Parts: sequence; C-alpha cells; structure tokens
Amino acid sequence: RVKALPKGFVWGGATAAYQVEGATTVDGKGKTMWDDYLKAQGRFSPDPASDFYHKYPEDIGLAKKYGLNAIRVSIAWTRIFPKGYGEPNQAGVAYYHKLFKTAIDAGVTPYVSLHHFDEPKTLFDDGDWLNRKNIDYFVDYAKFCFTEFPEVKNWFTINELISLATGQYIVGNFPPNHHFDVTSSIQAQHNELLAHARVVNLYKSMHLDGRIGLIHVLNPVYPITDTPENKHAAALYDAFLNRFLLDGTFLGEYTPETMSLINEILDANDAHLDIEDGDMAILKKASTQNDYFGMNYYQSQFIQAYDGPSGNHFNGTGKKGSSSFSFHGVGQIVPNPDVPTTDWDWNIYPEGLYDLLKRMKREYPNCKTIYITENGMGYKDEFDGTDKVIDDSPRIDFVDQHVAAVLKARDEGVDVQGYFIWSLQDQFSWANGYNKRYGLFYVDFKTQKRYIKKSAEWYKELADTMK
Ligand code: BGP
Repeated sequence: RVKALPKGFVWGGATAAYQVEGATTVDGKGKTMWDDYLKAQGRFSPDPASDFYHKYPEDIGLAKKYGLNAIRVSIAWTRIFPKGYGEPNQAGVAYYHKLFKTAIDAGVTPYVSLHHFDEPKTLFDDGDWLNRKNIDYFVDYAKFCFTEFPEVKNWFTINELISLATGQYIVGNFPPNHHFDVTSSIQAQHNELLAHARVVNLYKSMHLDGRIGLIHVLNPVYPITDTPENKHAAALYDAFLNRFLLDGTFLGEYTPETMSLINEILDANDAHLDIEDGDMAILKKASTQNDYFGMNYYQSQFIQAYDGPSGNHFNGTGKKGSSSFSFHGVGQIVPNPDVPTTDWDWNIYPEGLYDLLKRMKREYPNCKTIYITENGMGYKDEFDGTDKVIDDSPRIDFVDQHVAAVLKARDEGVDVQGYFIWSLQDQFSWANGYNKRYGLFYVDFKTQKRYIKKSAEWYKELADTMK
C-alpha cells in the first residue's frame, strides 16, 4: 500500500474534451470525425457525455475538495476553428478562458492537450494525418492557442499517437475503421510525430513562459514464454507500438535496429513508409526540446510467434474473454494465466509500468521529467440510486499498485513528477460508450448528478500526506 506521496507531487485527474464536454453542437462548434460516425453506428451518443461544458465549475470544485492539484483537459480544435482552420470562433475561445481561470483560481493546475482524438471532420474527410496539409493546419491552430492562452503553462501537443494510428487503421475501432492497413498506420505515426515536432520547435522559438511535451501511451510487450521466436515477436510488436514513436520523439531518428524491425513488419504486409527530405531534421531538432513527457499506461501485452493471417475482435462491451488479436508478420496476443484482467480483457500488470519507467531512463536520456498522464481502471461501477459512497475497491487496488510502481521507479532515480488518474469523473469512452467507467466521481448520465466513489476518498487521503 502506498503510504505517502512525495512533497510537491502533481496529483491530478484526466479528461479529454470530446469525452466530457458534451454540447457538441452549441456555440458554433464544428463537427469532429466522430459525430456522424457515432450517429450512423447508433450505439451511443457523445451528448451529453459528462456535460463538462456546463458542469466544469462543479467538477473542478470536486477535484479541489478531494485534494487534486492538477487537471488534464484538452482543447477541442473544432470549438476554436470549426473547420480546423479559418476564423477563430470566439465563443469557443471564451469557454476555454473560463475553464482555465476556474481551474487556476481553485489551485488545480491545467495541463492542456491540443489534440485528443477529436480531428475536425473537414480535415478528416481530406485525409486526416495522412494528408500533410493537416500538419500545417495543426501548427496554425497550436500557434493560435499559444498566443491566445498565456495562462496555460503546461502544454501537450498530441495525445496517444499510437492509439489513433492503430484505432483508425489496425484495430478498426476508430473512424475510418480500417483493419490492418499497415501503410496508413505507420504513415500516420510518422506524420503525427512530425506535427508534434513542428509544434514543439515553434513553441520553443516563441520563448513563452511554459512547458511543452507530448503524450504516448506505452504498451510493454512480453514474450509469453522465452523462446527465440516469441522474443522476436515481442521485439516486433514493441517496435510497432512503442519504439518507433519513442525513437522519433526522443532520438530524432529511427535507429537502424528499430527500422529493421519495422521493415520486417512492412515487408510482411506489403506496406511502406514515406519519409520526405527534411522530416528527420525536424524530428532531430525537437528531440531535445521537450520539457517533459506524458506517459499513459494501462496494460502490458503478452505475445507469441504466429504466422497466420491478421484478424482481431475488439472487446468494446466488457464481455470478458471476447477479445482476440493476431497480426500477420508480428505475432499473436495471448492471455497470461498468471495475470488478472479487467472485463475488457486489459491485463492488470503494474510491473509493466515500472519496467517502462526504467526503460525510458535507460534508453531515452533526452526524456527528462515524466508525468503519468493517464492510468486507471475501466470498471462497471454499481450505483444504487442513493448518496451512499460507491464502493469501487478494485479500482483502488489497481491505482494503489500502479502508484506504488511509479514511486518505486522514482526512488530508483527516474524523474517522475506526477500522476493523473484516468479519469476525473466518469465519461464517454470512444469505442465502449458509457458502461466502462473510470472516474473518481460517478456520473449519473441521465441526471448529470455526481456521486462520490471510495477511490475519491482514497485519493484525498493520499493527497493529505503531502501537507
Ligand atoms: C486512452 C485515451 C483516453 C481514454 C482511455 C481509456 O487511450 O487517451 O481518451 O479513453 O485510454 O480507454 P477506453 O476508453 O478505451 O477504455
């Protein structure tokens, strides 16, 4: 059990605009790639989500009351530029000024991402990150935000480049739902890295009073048993999920070892990657300029060698044991009988978080300060309709074990300065809807009332250890 937090630790809760705000059609907001897609799919609506667009003062009040000193939010690009570019929408700008002020006044420091999966629909239709014009528009949008919101001192460019690239083009649970389109997926990774790097280089050239970085979700990949074949499968999948992006971010180059693994995957899938002249110089320049790194961690993967066709089933309903994933030229994901899982088949493996933190220090010296910007447990919280504190003990166990892993790595010299639970309040999950809850605070989505979970009380007790 974690007994105390280090003095000055950032102890936060995370949100993302599209997952909490609701209000997707008000005050001039433009559509994202999700609006029409979710409507056509007919499973769940992004409205009202947690109605954070109107309820942010209450949620920030709860954060403060329960000892949180930071909140992760994202700006919805389409509130500022409804089409992704053009004239700024003043109502959207005003909303974020109010949100940031409310947080800052409460002593809950905002950490702000510019892009959290909510690509403007117009740009999505035009090729999204596969169209390099998207990068230019993103840089323009970032520049506008840096100038407009000087009250923000902690920026992140893009959230989870890999989740976007694999959700869209490998797993097929994000629009446009491609399956194993390896070319698009690797190209999107590279182009998003370029976008990040250009924005970091821009930010640094503006000499602003603040910090900037990006957020990667890292998924350590372990061979299910230590055969040479399984170890190679793990190395391949690790290159695809983690190493390519970490190299691009913190080395400013894809090392020959990384590229040999990536090329093996590309060859097996008749795929290719285009790197244009000048791209690598942009990555190189940014690689030493990140002020910090936001690391998200949920789970580790166990893999075995496999030479069949690609195929997958995504568990988006919480029916335990329903997920499968085999990647031609890479390997097959398998359960590890020694590792417990959530109802969505996510492995509960805090050791993975410890291993990652140690690896970052060992392999990526340009990565200095780390914040855990997301970690948490999807759980079907039970609400009895009363004000009784909701018992989510499994979530407390999960978070406790993961925070312990973070503090252990910190004691051993890894510079981790904070932890944001995913999530602050219950919210809308992209491919799972509303029954996969993560919050410290329960949201009754019908009434939009907030209820306290046991994990919130636990979070507060730990916050008090810093006083
Ligand atoms: C991360 C995202 C979040 C969030 C979280 C939980 O990938 O940054 O936006 O949704 O994972 O994932 P899920 O909602 O799929 O359970």
